[in-house]
Amino acid sequence: MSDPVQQYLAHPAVQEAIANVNSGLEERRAYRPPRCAALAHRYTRLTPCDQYVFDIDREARRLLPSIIDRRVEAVSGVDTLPDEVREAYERSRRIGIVFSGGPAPGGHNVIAGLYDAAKAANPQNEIYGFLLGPEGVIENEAVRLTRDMVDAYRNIGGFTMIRTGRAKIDTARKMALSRQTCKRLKLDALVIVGGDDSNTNAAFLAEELFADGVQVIGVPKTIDGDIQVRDRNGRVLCAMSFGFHTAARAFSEAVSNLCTDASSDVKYWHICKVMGRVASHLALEVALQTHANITLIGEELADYVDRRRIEKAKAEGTVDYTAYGMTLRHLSRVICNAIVRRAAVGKNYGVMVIPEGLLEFINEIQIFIIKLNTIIAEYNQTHDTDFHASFPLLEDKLEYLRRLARRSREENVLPVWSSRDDDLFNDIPAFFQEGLLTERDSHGNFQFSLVETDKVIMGLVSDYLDFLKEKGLYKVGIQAAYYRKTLQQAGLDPDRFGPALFAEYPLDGYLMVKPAIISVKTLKQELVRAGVLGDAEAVPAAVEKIFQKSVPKFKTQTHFYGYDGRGANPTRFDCNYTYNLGLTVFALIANGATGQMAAIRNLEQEFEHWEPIGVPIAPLMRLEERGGRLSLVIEKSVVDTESVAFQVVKALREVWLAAEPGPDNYRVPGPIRFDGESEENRPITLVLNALQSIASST
Ligand code: FBP
Repeated sequence: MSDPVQQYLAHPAVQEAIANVNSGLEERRAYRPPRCAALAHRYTRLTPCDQYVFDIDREARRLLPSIIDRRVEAVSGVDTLPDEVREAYERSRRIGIVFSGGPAPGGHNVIAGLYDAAKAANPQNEIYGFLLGPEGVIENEAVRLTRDMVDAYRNIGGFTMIRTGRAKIDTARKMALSRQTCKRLKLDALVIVGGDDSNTNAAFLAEELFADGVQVIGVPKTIDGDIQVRDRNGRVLCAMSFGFHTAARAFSEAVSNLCTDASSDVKYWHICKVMGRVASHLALEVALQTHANITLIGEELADYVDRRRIEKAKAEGTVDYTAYGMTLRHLSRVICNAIVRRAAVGKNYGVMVIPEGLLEFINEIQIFIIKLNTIIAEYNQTHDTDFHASFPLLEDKLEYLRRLARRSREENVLPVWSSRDDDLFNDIPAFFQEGLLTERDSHGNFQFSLVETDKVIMGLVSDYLDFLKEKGLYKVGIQAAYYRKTLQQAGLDPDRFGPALFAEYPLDGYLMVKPAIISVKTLKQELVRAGVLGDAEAVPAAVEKIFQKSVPKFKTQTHFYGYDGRGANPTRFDCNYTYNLGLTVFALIANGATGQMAAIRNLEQEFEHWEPIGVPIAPLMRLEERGGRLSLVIEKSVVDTESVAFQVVKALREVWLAAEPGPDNYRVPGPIRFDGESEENRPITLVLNALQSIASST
């Protein structure tokens, strides 16, 4: 081999250094998660827990009669079983498993747990992995999983082993095909690892396959953390879906690194959008993990009530619906206020966290959508022509809206589109106006997912900061000591120029250049007016330098954290959680359950308190408007603004904003540490919210 590159490539040291299988991977694969006490025995039993009660939806009872009366089942471990029961438990089974929706760290361990439990019960048991998500079930694309395959992915992130997809088994045809697949593969059970929609599908499949004797079990997956289950009395059955902890930790590490960078180079505001299409759980956890300077929580904005507007409307004998929920304009003012206050103490930098789904919580946007839908529908009906064809350009559409607002003013009628609507709408960046005015999806819905949330908000923020800058209200504070040193070094008397230059002139802390001084010209005027500079004199260079340092540049860097965290290797918490979920799935199947979701009770507590359970899916279902029609679904769980976790973030908002002299209050969670004692053992949100359940149970 004469080619030196080939020689390097063949060298054992090179091969070892760049091998796909490195020691970190080997360590992960070798890890064996501990088992919950109930799952450490040879067999398991189920015991109904009657203390959990649900409000059952009438439609759920009608559509899911075979599984609606299922109860919460506690899994317990036993070492022996009566012969007949043991035979049923150990009979050979064929079980299919499918991932559905976005990846979530820990999925492979669900498979590993199921595989280990199934093989321990009977080595003849077979597990089939459906490929590429529910499409694999519909099209009967599956592989029989072997121990080697399972071992290769133990404790490893992603859904790489069998992959995933977003298809839904939500029509009679797809149901029939799925049923056919189960028959062809002679499946005894089908396991659906997915979010709220997929677990909803699991319930319908459980009903559909009930007569065939095919059991269907769901597993709560989603990094968004919006599957959390409580019973009617608020008792927690599933505190968090799997994958949330890992994604939140991965995002937090990145955000925390930006906090370090921002406070080192002191010139950027880092705008971090984090995944969470509907709920802000991830943003909340990132706030707790990092203490970023600003974290927006969508659910809080939706709860906001503008009392002043309500009173004003009441006095005028009207109702102001826009007073409920925060407007985009108001939100941008709140953000600007925080930025301006930090700048005043010399911190013209920071880190802000925005949940991906924030806009869905802005009531004003929801109202715009409803109003514009009405306006467009009315126009189409009255003119028997298409609104979008009549007004192809944004400017034409805006002009039409302006006409409506004018008419409502002149004719004094209760308007669909008022001057205030027009005013608020004009605040919105053009690309978002365009988005709100474009054609809807096939269900008539506005597609939030297509909008760049951070761009919409930061567009407003940057416009208003420009306005504040022109008014001289957004300035960088100058450290008093630095000011003195700079002038003294230039042979000038700081006390002579100080009162002319600054709004207040204390001896220490931060000095704010007077609002009237917004350019070198106004600087000179102010110095002349104060009598510290002659008309013909030039502004001393040191004074101008101080002024220039007070002029803020609002420079941002935007980041999106989502896919990266979704693909991270699971934390030890998620490894243990998912492995035990897999074991629980088998316990439910072996004991004849169907229409249940595997869950771990007391997840918010230390591992030794974890208890595997089966949660009946059908009683969790509600009628909700989805895609323009009422559907029976599992309710998504959003951030509870009464929860301890949220209240802590709210209470510490000022501390983390750190708009005062002195260091920032960032927290450094560090990278996900798989081994070692220093890695936290559950999300901070859960630790804090566990205090709530302790408080309410005492
Ligand atoms: P699931 O609910 O399927 O787990 O997916 C959630 C999520 O990770 C969201 O946070 C994100 O908005 C979305 O998936 C992204 O979807 P896509 O993979 O289609 O881009």
